[in-house]
Amino acid sequence: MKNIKYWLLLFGSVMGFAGKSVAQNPLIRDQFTADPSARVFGDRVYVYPSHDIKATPGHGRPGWFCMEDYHVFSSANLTDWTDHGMIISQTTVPWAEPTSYSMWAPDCIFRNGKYYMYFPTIAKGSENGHGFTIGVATADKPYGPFTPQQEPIKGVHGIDPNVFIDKDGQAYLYWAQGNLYAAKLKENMLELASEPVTLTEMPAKGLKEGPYLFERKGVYYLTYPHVADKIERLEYAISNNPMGPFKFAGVLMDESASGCWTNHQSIIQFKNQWYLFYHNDDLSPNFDKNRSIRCDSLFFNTDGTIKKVIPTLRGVGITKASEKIQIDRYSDKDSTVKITFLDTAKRFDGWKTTFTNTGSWIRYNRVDFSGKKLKELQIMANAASRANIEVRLGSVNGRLLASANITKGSDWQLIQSSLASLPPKTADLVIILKSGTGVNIDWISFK
Ligand code: FUB
Repeated sequence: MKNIKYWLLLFGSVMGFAGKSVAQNPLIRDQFTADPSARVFGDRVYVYPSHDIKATPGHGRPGWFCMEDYHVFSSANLTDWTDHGMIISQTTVPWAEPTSYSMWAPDCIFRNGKYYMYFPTIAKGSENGHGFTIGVATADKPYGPFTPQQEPIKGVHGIDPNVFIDKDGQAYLYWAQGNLYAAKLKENMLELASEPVTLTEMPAKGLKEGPYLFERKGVYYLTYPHVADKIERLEYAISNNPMGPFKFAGVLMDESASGCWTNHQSIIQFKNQWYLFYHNDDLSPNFDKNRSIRCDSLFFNTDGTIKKVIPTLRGVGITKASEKIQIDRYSDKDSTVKITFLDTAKRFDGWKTTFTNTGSWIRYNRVDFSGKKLKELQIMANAASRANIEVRLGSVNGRLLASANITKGSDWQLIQSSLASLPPKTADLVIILKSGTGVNIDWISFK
């Protein structure tokens, strides 16, 4: 008899769940997500992340990673994300230990009309409950329903599976276990076609994990998180062969400024732009095993090397002017502007922006004013003193779009003010505190 979790899983996979408009980082704000494996399937980007949850007594190990299932998310524009719901659970994989809470970083790939999802977890009866292995689940659609195989892949021990299919049709599986490993996959995508090799050419010292390989202009780029010092940074190595030997080529992203110990990457090209997906501890700054996925643009130098990606809060999406513009996910700001959680007990509610002094400013790029005729600025704010806020185009001295007065008071107020000039189709907005002190803004919008 199938249990309720099975039916929920099937329902979630088939129906999909409501889309969320999140044009900035982190991409998902109502649950923790990590280890994003992004793929372009058709005209959408699908992201297969790990799903961090909080361990509770009897469910997982407090203070450690705790993951019991996977969700998949998709978007056609990198702004509106759909959560397709739970696609695989530790309780529905025949060979998996159903209480190990170890559904770590997955990957998914398309071949011959089927989607193959690769995931690591701990097998039933493995010694002392330790020892990761890697399994596969298949589906006809990228969002499932996924059917797990009866057994894990023979000959693979480790975590962080990644699959690459070369132009000649040969598929390769990469994974990690302290070092990085690679093997050919059979045409059925379910069995190894060669003995695993250890990719020993990478830096010898410090943990390496999360391999992710892609090809561009005949160069095979092997990217991976590496503990070069105290915490992980993203590096890459290159080769003219998917099995190596690889040559260390540089750092993709430095260690997290907030101190998140892990990072984990995938790289895709979508509509002529390259993107890096990675994670940080945005929604859980005091516990870095509850992580959140992010996306930023990635660029190549003319010699094929990768420019280091500087992590942003603004991310890559375009924000519609008529939606709530979360200016706390800013493009730039001066040092007197502070970003804090609206409520530290409810971090999924998001952040607020505090303009501490007269003259404080913040910039938010890529706001889309096309389509509707927008006539009014709306601001959700409170203020320690009577204050005036201006919204200008491009810079603190740019054309004035709107000006709004805020009365003193700690309750959130919806301020409305007519636009002083017509907005262009897309604009970079600069919000400036022209008079007053201690103004908090939750969001701004145009109606
Ligand atoms: O999410 C659990 C583990 O943390 C992943 O498998 C590693 O890559 C690291 O991100």
